[in-house]
Amino acid sequence: MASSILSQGKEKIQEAMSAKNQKAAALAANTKDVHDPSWRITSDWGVKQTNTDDWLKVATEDKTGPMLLEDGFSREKIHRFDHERIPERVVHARGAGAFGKFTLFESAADVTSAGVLTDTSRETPVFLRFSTVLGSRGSADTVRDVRGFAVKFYTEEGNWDIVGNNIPVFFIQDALKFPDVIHAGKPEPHNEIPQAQSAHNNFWDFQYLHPETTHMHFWTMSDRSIPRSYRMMQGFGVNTFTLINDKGERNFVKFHFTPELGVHSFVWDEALKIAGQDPDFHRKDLWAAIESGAYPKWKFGIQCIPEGKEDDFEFDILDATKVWPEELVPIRYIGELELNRNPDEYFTQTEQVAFATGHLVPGIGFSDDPLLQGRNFSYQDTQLSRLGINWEELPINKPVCPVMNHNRDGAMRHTITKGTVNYWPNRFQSVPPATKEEGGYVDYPEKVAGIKTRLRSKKFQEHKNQAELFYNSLSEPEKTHMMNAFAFELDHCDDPIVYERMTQRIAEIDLDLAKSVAEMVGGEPPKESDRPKHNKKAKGLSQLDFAPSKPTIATRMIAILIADGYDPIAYNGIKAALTAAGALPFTISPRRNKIFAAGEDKSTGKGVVADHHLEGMRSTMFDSVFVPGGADSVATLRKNGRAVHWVREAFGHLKAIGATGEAVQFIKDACDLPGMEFSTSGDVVDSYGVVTASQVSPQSFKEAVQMAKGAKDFV
Ligand code: HDE
Repeated sequence: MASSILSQGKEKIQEAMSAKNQKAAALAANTKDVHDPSWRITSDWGVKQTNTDDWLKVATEDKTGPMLLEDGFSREKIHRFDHERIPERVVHARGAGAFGKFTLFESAADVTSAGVLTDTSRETPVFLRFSTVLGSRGSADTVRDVRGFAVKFYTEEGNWDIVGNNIPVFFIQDALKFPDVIHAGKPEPHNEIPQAQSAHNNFWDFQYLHPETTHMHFWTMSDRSIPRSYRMMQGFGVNTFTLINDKGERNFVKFHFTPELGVHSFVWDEALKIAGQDPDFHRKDLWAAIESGAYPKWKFGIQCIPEGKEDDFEFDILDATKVWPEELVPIRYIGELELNRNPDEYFTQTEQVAFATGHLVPGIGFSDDPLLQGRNFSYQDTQLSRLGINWEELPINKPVCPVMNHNRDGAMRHTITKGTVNYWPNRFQSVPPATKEEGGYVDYPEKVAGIKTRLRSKKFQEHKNQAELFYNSLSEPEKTHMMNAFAFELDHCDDPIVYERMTQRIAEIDLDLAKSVAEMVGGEPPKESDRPKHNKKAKGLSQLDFAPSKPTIATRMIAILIADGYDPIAYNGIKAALTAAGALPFTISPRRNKIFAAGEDKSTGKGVVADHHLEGMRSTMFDSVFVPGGADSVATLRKNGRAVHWVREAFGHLKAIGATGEAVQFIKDACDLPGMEFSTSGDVVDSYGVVTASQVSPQSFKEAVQMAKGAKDFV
């Protein structure tokens, strides 16, 4: 990315670190800049070192002898290195994070007393970590998986964590099943295969044996589990929480984050290829967008059900395998979350950040959602093995408000607490609990009476209706993608009992889908489904429902393919037009070296240095491809198999393609599509998402800019 864009990003960072951002200020106290020229290497005990490259040894210029154990600096360096790794997260190990802010445009004081959701003058600092679930820390970004969407709000009243996902429901209803669902999805125990994939026997065996997973695996087989970017996916709190207002009234609540850029996905073939071509694709995409000042934004919404109305629904509102359809419970958008600063260091920030569903602030509470109740135990517990007992003292996890209590000691304690007592009550009345008026957390006085039992209530037993609701609500291309996803996954299962039973399960939701899957993967095709269909649809389930109000190509990566002899008017024009529209144009050519325009003298001309060559970056890395005319350039591209493949592959991935002049015929030949219309004049023709103009005109640039909004948005 151009350095001017990078420096523009740095200015924005300064802004983000303004006095209002308390978390940035607090972190600054713990931050050292490696580029400060006054630094000299010291040992960890602070002594400046004169030689940090040679272990102290018995040696002359002619002969090397034994190394000495007394060299404490060298031993310390190796010792520190040996212990650099900490256990990776047992799930969600692979992730990327960023800092930002949360602002409120409408107070929710009618339903909650939480300052973060009522005070519209506040700017609450946040850290958001995105992740995949199944893969190890070094696995690829673009695998088919749920994405984590974990937000830490550093509020004035303490930390509030929404540890959410990009899919609104979950596989299981009771936390006790979590180790099973994760064991079944992770690599199989005998050979640790496959990595970061749900396409294997154990995963699908578990899915069949647990009908409660049906709704969720319909979501994971949809395009939602192969997002184009972290910036283009929704976030959901998933579990049911509660909001309590000043009058002590309680609402059940679900949290939503809806991306400004709309919800977009890869096609599966793209995702598969990128996993090999650029395993860091999502991480880089997030980093680059923030560095360039294109800050990702999400609208924050709440769905509320007042206490007393919780039994008004066919489903149990505490069941995390169910959505609350928007037709029944509208979403009220009240705030905005923006990411505007990349971490300074991955390990101490993105890796050491630790979330816990139990982190709530006054005005927000739990519900009896049995998945949430279990999570409240698990997150606290897992941080202990990952980071140690004093994990909340780490700079990234520390609240911006004061922390004081009688907890003490433990490995790596940082806080030094003065005074003679460490218990409550004490004879000095030192550090008493707070009153409600002082901002203390008051538990909601929920009435609970019942029989102790290991039972799931009746409404928790229905598992198919919302899976059908989701499937019915998808567009035809989304349904086709889902069929292909099931077919891919079950093709990777070699135990017939696994794939045959699964197609029977799919038939309970949609018989035609099940028949198509069975035809692809084998086994007895289902003949009938004994479950009566409701045929209902709901809004907000298809990702097409989230198209941005104004179509935009901002931050989209657009490849411009050229070789020597390209048409400079078309090339410069499209580049300027794309940049003006906020897109990111990249020049791709057969070599990463100077490329000369038609008529440019190679010995005196400046040329254009390509950003990448055709072998280094493939069409999969870009949202759209543009090929300017120029007889020699196009002739060279025609003879280059990789260039022809580039264009064909981009077309196959349903990307918008643009061409002018001689390149129009090149695209026509490369894509080889009968019936496709092409421009033979200055007029712009858009056929099958290929935008062409054989003569360059201002109009063709305008259309070309439009093109990148792309056919993909509609498939
Ligand atoms: Fe998690 N989950 N989870 N989970 N989860 C963890 O906590 C767990 C669930 C989610 O970026 C772990 O710090 C249980 C639902 C995210 O650091 C662990 C259950 C949702 C992240 C854990 C669930 C999530 C985690 C592992 C079933 C969506 C990454 C490391 C009751 C709402 C957070 C860690 C990050 C991480 C337990 C189910 C989201 C072991 C027991 C549902 C985004 O504590």
